[in-house]
Order: sequence, then structure tokens, then C-alpha cells
Amino acid sequence: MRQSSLFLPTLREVPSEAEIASHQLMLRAGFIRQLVSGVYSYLPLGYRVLRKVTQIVREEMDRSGAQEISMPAIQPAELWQETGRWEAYGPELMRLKDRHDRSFVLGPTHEEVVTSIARDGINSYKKLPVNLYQIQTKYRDEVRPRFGVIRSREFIMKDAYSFDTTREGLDRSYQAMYDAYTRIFTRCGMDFRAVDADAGAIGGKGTHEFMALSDIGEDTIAYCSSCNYAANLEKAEVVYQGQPSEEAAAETERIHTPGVKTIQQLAEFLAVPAENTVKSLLFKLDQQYVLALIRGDHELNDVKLKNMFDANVISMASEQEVKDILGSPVGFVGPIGLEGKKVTVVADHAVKDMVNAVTGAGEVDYHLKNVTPGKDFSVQQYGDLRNIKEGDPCPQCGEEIRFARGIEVGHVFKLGTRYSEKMKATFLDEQGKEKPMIMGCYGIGISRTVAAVVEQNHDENGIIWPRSIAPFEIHLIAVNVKNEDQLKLAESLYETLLAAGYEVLYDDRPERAGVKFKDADLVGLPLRITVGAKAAEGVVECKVRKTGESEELSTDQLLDYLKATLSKL
Ligand code: 9G3
Repeated sequence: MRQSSLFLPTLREVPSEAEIASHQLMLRAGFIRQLVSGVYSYLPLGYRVLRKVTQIVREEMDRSGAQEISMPAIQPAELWQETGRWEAYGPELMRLKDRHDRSFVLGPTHEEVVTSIARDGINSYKKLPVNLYQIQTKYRDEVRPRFGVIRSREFIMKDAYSFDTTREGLDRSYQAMYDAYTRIFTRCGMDFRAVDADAGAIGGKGTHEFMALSDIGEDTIAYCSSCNYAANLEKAEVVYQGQPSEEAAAETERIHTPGVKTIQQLAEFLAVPAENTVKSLLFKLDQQYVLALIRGDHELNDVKLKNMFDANVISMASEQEVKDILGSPVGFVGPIGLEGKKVTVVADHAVKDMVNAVTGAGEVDYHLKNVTPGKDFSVQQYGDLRNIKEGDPCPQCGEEIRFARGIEVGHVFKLGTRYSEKMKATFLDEQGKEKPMIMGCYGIGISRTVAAVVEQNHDENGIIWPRSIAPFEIHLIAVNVKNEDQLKLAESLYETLLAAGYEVLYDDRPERAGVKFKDADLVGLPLRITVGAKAAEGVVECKVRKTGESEELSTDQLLDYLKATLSKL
């Protein structure tokens, strides 16, 4: 491609709304442009990268035996009513009406559509297993789009759905997708981890998230310093090492603590460590109120709490609800004196061992000390309700847990029969018995993967594309197109490289050298060949964008050099 004819609107300055490197660089390098908040256009170079990632995904999905289809973005509301999701989702689900005033959704995902296709097209165990996938635009009206294409309202996803006759079949389909994802992200040059994750609203048992490691990642990963354990913080289970305290339980005392509301203030005011205090947090889980007790130095994990009650919706109670349900002001809530209140009290395992703890007294400016579970209050259920902490023992091997941040680029789920039952997608088994198909679903954020790779591969001058998904492999630069020798050599090299099958972006613009080199660093192609002062001697400079290492070569050494060098990038 000649750069003099390439539509590449680079920017000198950093757009103010771009907070992270990938967003800044993809805008500055002319790869994307925002149409409106959370909605992006992909310009020629950006689209070439998207196509490369899509091609890798397609190859590995086909290799796994999955079959590519295309499903509509416009989906009738009736399908979503069959699964109850029309009512379950809020403003994030984009809805529209057609000319006959019928309701539709703009597809954020395709479980309903693909299950209706399976229901109509499969009726016998002989036709299973099947894995159908598509690579298509999804629509989710994010409340706060941010980070460019990482959290946008329209994005490209590969979504696959497997249908099996047995759970063992699902396990095989799931493993095939897990392995395909490992190959895909490896080929994209990404540093990633597959982590145990929570199934969330989609339900089903067993799910992994594929996380691109990055400090700007919204997710926290708890991983083991020695074994292969890794889990989303939402899911990471805490190993309960019960160590009942030997301390004798003393009589509770009411203490005046004017204006002391937070655990920190309480610990300072009473000069007691945070682990001697109990946090009491009121939640609403579906229609019931739950008071969750947690040790003062721990963090409540609301996903674990939600799963303890298998609830669909969880929310922190408002100040008014705390007053109405517990008769206590916020900041002074405690587990004592709740008999007769319409609330269920649960607690994290660590609370069970506490003796003579400090809790809220249930009235303004008062706390209680020497509070002991069993003696002073009862707990309906203990469970793992806290976030794991760095340094906690790994649930798999006991070694230290560490934290990292990640960008979720893939997610694989074992759905079970959640959709097939609701939509009566059944098959007749060997005995002619009607059974619901057993499903799995598998997503990859294609556009998000591009941004995650940029997050992991850039420097202060610009992007550093791995060869596998770079928009072009080689940046050929004629330093001064007015110089006869340079232009002649550059033009002939361009033809030679194309004939050798390389993807070449040839900067033939009548621009100053400095501008050309800055743009080349910004766009970030893996290898740069500069035709400059030594053109007359047939000598060019080759520079590897990733390492900065460069060397001068005569043109007859060039093809061997490229073969050896590009295979490593
Ligand atoms: C919605 C809206 C947002 C959503 C969903 C539904 C996330 C929704 C989960 C999934 C599960 C899997 C197939 C590919 C892999 C992921 N956000 N999810 O179901 F209506 Cl507005 O999408 N789907």
C-alpha cells in the first residue's frame, strides 16, 4: 500500500477524553474514530487489525469443529420473553419498535436466537453435538462507556454455543473451546491467564474468564505465586482456617462514640485493631433483606453473598431501608437486638471465631464492646463471604496469593439446560425419551482484544504490533522522495517485497524525514526498512520496532534477513 494514498488521519496531540494508552494511541494513529460516546468507526489500519484477529479466531474455531453462522442483530421481544430476560434486563438492553409497533431488541448476545435455531433444527441425539458460532456486532447500552473500544456500546464479539446430549458431552465441548481460546490469544501475541470466574446472571455451573494482564484492567485476578490457581476476585474462594480465640468472653458494654461511623474511625477511637470490629452491612437480595457480618479488616464480596442466596438481584440497602428494617441509623448498625426484625443474619466464617468484638449498638453515637457471636447474637448461616487478600493461602496449594489486574477478553460458560428448558429445545435420546439439550456458550471480545494487545504492546512513541495481527508487516520508508537514488531504490524494493509476499506499507509521501519516522513509530509496524543516504550504494537500514535494534544491509541480504527476523516478531 502506498502511504500517499492511505486514509490515515494521525493526530499530534492526545485527545482529552482518552484516559488509557490504547485509546490514545488508536485515536492518534488513525485506527479508530468515535462517532458518539461508546460508538466507534474503524479506519483502514484499524480495520486491517480487526480482520487479522477475526481470521485467527475463525481458523481456530473451525479447527475445533465449530460451524460458523450469522444471526440477526434485530431480535423479536417474544424470544426474550420466553426466557424472562425481556423483563430481567434494564436500560442496558437496547430496545426498538418496527413500523408495526412491534418490540425488538438489538442483540447484546444470542442465547435466545441460537436456542430457537437448535429447537427448530435438531430433534435427535444423532444430530448432536453441535457448536455454532458467529462473529458479529453486539449492542449493550453501557451506563458509562470508557477506555475506547474496551467498554463500548457497540462491539464485535465472537459468540459460540454448544449443544450436547450429556454433561460429559458439554465438558468435552467446553474443553475444546478452552483449548481453542488458549491458541487464539497465544497467536494474537497476548499475555493472558484463564481464571475461574463467577457465572453471573447467565447462570450455569463452571466458567472461566480469559484475562489480558494489564494495570488498567477493571477486573482483579487472584493468582497463586506457586501453582496454576487463578481466579477472578469475585470467585476466589477463601480457605477458612478456623482458629477459635482462647480469650474469655466478657460482659458487653455500651460505649458512647460520638460521630464515630466508619470502622477506621472506630478502631482509632477505641484503640482496637480493625480485626476486633464487626462490619454489619444490610443488603436486599431479590425481595429479602440480609444483614451480612464481616470482620472489620475484611471486604465483603457481594457476588459470594448473592450466590449464597442464589439471588438474581443484589443491592446495598439505602439509608432509609436501614432505618425502616433495622430501626438503626447507618454507621451504627449491629447484629444485636434484631429479634422480630424482618432480616436474615449471615456472616463470613472469620466472624465465628471472634470474641469480645466491637459492633454498632443500633443507635446514634453508640457502639457495643465485648460482643461475642453465640453469646450476644445468632447467625443463621456462616459462609465464605469475603474477598481473598494478597498473602492469603492459595485454596489449591496453600502458597501465597497475589493480585494482578486484567481485561476480560474471553468468557466460557457451562450453561446446562437453563435456556433449552425455558425454550423447550429438546432432543429424543436413544430410548426415544425427550430431553433438554445441554448447552455451553463462549465469547471473545474481538475489538476488545485489539485494544488489550495495544495496552500490552506500546511505548511512549506509539504502538508495537505483534506481527500476527499487525496491519502490515513492513514499513518501507523513502526518506527523501526528491532524491533520484532513494526513490529508485525504494520503488524497486517495494516491488520486490510485494513479489516476495510481504505486506508492505510504503511511505512515499513528500514529507520531512522526522514526520515519517514519528508516524512509523506511532503506527507501530513490526519492521521498518529505511531507504536513505546510502541508497546509491544499495544499502538500507532495517529496524525492529519492538527492540529498536537496527542494522545496515545491502539489498541482496534483505530477503534472508526478513525471513529470519519477521518469523520471530
Ligand atoms: C443482556 C445485556 C447485557 C448482557 C447480557 C444480556 C452479558 C448477557 C452475559 C453473556 C453471556 C455469554 C454468549 C457469548 C459469551 C457470553 N451482558 N451477558 O447475557 F441483555 Cl443488555 O453475554 N453470551
